[in-house]
Amino acid sequence: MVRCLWLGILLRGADAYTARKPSIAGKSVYFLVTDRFARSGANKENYTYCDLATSADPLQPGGGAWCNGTLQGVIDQLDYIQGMAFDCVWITPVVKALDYTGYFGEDFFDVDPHIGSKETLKELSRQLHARDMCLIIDIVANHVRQMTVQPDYSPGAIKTYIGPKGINPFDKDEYFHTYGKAAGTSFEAYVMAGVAQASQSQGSDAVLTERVHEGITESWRVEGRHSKCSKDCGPENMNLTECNCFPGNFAPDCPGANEELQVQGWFGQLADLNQDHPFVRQKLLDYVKYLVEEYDADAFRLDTAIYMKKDFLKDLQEAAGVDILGETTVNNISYHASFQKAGLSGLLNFPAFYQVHGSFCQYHLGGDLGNYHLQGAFTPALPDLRKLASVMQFQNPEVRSMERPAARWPLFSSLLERAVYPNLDLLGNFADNHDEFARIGTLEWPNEEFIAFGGYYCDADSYRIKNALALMMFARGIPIVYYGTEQGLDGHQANVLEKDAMRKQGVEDKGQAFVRESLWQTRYNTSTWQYQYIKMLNEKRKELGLAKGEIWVFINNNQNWTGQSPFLYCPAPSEHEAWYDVFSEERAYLRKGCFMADNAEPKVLVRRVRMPAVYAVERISEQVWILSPGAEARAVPTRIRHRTAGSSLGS
Ligand SMILES: *[C@@H]1O[C@H](CO)[C@@H](O)[C@H](O)[C@H]1NC(C)=O
Ligand SMILES: *[C@@H]1O[C@H](CO)[C@@H](O)[C@H](O)[C@H]1NC(C)=O
Ligand SMILES: *[C@@H]1O[C@H](CO)[C@@H](O)[C@H](O)[C@H]1NC(C)=O
Ligand SMILES: *[C@@H]1O[C@H](CO)[C@@H](O)[C@H](O)[C@H]1NC(C)=O
Ligand SMILES: *[C@@H]1O[C@H](CO)[C@@H](O)[C@H](O)[C@H]1NC(C)=O
Ligand SMILES: *[C@@H]1O[C@H](CO)[C@@H](O)[C@H](O)[C@H]1NC(C)=O
Ligand SMILES: [Ca+2]
Repeated sequence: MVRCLWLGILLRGADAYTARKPSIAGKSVYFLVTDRFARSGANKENYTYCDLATSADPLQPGGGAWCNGTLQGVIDQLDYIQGMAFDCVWITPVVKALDYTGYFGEDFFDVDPHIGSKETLKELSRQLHARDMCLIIDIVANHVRQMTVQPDYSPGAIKTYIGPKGINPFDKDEYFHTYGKAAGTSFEAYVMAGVAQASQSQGSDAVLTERVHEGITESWRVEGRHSKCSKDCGPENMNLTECNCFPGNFAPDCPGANEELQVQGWFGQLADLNQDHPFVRQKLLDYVKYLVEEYDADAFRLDTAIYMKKDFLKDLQEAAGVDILGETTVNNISYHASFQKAGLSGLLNFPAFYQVHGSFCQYHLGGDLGNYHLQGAFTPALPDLRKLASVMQFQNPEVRSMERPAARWPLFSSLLERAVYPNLDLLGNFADNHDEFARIGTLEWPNEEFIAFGGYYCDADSYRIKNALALMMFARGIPIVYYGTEQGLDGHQANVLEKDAMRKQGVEDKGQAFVRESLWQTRYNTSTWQYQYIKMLNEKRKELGLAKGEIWVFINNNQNWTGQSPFLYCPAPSEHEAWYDVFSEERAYLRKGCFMADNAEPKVLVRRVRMPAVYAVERISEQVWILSPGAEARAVPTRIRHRTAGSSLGS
């Protein structure tokens, strides 16, 4: 069933973590992959599309998959970014690295020559600050580059050991975790035999799968939603919002979860740093201080944050003295919040993100009740906003939805007890990113075989995309827009069926590189509807400010709605006060506890204290009269259709 969600949000100033710099709480962020965003110098005029994927041996020529985007390219396009009214730019790691992403670090205290020099990075920082914008640098403290290379990704490929030699400053075996290494085995032998994997630390899905098969966990399908078993897993359970085991889900739901392995296991061959080693710990703390002092960084995005111990995260946060947004890829909201409680000032909001695509479109991230490894799974059910609403309500009791006009939490009485997160203004909200399955604008795979999936992706549907973007922008926290959204880039990773077809057709599966496309082929066109819409959202959000009281955001997930019929949302703000549609500047039509919108675009309502003179009366008849401030009342030839709350609204 297609549902609506609306948020009564009180945006307020944050209790920011501010040691050395102003907090980025509530700022809006443009996130880009430096190598893919903009070229400069001799390559500047080369507008040919590029989405190279890193090869198994990045040391081979071309193996690091560099597409030639640079920091100078970012500097050259600051007008383009600022033109959308963003406050901050988040760039991928700048360290000298083995591949274009920067996540395979080799020299922490250098800038990779592919993207520029220390001087260019300083210049980027200076130019951002001159524009009153801020710089967020992506950092990795969990691991360094791989310890082996191999000719390809086939299981039988011969590995060559390269070891830690040459890594600055982590060039010794003793700096790395060696979980499960037998006494007397050398580091090299441990590595070559296949190291313990962080991915194996998750508990088993077997228990949840069994419950799903028995039909007792899918709360949305169970009649009488408060039946005993309906909240075992799924978005109704704040500690297990997916019926899949993620890190942070433990027994009895996810037996076998192993937090020690989570911290000590490696990502493939990326060598996992032991932050309990005094040298490693000190150098990592020095590293964040260095980035703030040397490059005037305003904040950090911390990669793979859940794979490090919390006492280290706390020390890192203190050493940095600027906000850190931790990449916390979990679905358990209590567990998610525990990283902010433990010391990281900010977190990327993964529990909410995992619900975005299933709420606006028809594919699910994180799990399809059984297989996370497919990355994106399609669901035959229509998109359902209740999933996202539920997660957001657990996170922020101020959020209201059609299902629950008032927040839940009957068990708690004081606001303090309800606060799962110490600071909601430092949750980074996003609809897509460089790692996960698909961009929000993803189109159908252009292949006859997949026509059957029509409509599961967001399919460049401007209504669904606008609604998702408006929600990210106006939800409490830091909105983060992934580069390319403004140009309608539509990359997605191949799902399991597509992988099959690609194999048959001999097409290269580029994995995550599919969502890390170059942007230059678009020529940075500022006339696209996406660019203009994001600009408008950022501007309105700024105009409203963070401390101006209640705003109502009305969101729906109707597909490709072009009809002109009005759209009824109940409940709505009080009709005894003057409420305005922020985007149109027109007076909102409120009646009998409902708000009637004139189309399916997202709507944001604010109360105006000083209203323009009321010289027209809203009148219910066959026509609706809407008052524009300072203008003549104008007739909108629409019919009011009274519908009960909770009914299916179209599609
Ligand atoms: C232009 O870019 C394309 C795609 O990245 C690349 O294949 C080509 O080699 C580049 N041309 C030059 C002259 O660098
Ligand atoms: C990157 O730039 C170099 C030097 O201009 C060029 O040889 C190479 O083909 C470019 N690579 C791509 C992928 O465009
Ligand atoms: C979720 O976990 C927290 C922290 O352990 C606990 O206090 C809370 O009761 C749990 N909530 C539910 C619904 O299980
Ligand atoms: C979720 O996290 C909380 C806090 O870490 C923990 O107590 C709880 O057991 C977790 N929930 C599940 C289902 O494992
Ligand atoms: C509706 O969807 C189609 C593709 O499915 C797309 O081409 C079209 O632009 C969409 N229309 C709107 C208004 O978003
Ligand atoms: C820029 O985008 C607009 C709107 O999509 C389009 O009409 C125009 O042709 C584009 N300009 C260029 C140079 O591609
Ligand atoms: Ca680790």
